[in-house]
Amino acid sequence: MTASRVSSTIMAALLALAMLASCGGAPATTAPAQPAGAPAAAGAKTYKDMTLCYPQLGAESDWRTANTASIKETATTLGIKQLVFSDAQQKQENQISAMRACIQQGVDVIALPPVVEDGWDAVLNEAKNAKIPVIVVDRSVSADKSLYAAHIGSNMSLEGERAAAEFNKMLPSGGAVLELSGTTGSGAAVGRAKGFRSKLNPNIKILDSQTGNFTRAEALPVMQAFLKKYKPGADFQGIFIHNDDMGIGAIEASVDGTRGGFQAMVDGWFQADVECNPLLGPQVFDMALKLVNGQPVDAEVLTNETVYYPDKAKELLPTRKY
Ligand code: GYE
Repeated sequence: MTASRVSSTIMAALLALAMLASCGGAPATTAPAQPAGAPAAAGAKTYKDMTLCYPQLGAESDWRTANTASIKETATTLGIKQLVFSDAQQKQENQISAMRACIQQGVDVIALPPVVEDGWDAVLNEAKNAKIPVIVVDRSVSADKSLYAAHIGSNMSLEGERAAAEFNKMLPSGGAVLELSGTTGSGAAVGRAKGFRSKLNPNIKILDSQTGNFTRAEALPVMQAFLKKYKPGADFQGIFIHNDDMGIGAIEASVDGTRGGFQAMVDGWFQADVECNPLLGPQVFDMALKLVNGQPVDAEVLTNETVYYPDKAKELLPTRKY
């Protein structure tokens, strides 16, 4: 079955009750601690002295593409000495190898967007022993907080709660929904699933939950299998999809608030999109410079988030940055 066949099947049966959640918020507009070219305090390091390592987890979604662009553009704008960027292709072992290479090189700061939550203790300890501060970016880690300097990212659990609130509104007399979740063991999928379950009305049942690994390609067969097993409308009345890309690959409930997600709302596929902001570059570099200079930073920096609906999608689409 082709993507469009899947889409039209769903469209016909489900559109009225389709539901979507996206993760997001206002753009990360925090001003850099020190603008590029500004005179530094005597002895203090400037952006021009700073080497930052960003072992990106992959290129699985439009969210990730925008996050990579934000990091690269901010590095260029601020004129940092070197950005050591790599793409781990959604494999934790690749991220760990990239971090070890950065430790070996002696970078000033590592900013890590972890693909999954568990399994970071050893390499975080190695960075700590080498006196290289680590900022955990985007998704969270389960490691002890003493092993890293801070976390900058979204409140994934709140995003799941917001998605649940949308379903509660759309299915006031109850019903059944499917869940197409993100990468298994990732902070984004774990948090969204947890928040969703904590706020979904008891009269709405989660009929089934499968992962699509946050990609369009992997979401499609999962959706096809769902449709073989369950009848849209009769067996289920909505789908909570953990990001826009999987939603575009399959259907109407998603997380991110990307341009693709907005277009899907305009076209009538998504009923709501819970935003999740990837433009974290300015906050990451601001914090990195503070750490390099031994200044205090907040241990947890959460991005503002909101929910978007189809009625505003057309108006907002032209100005969407990601
Ligand atoms: O929602 C998804 C991406 O970790 C917030 O990862 C991020 C998620 C985002 O693949 O599109």
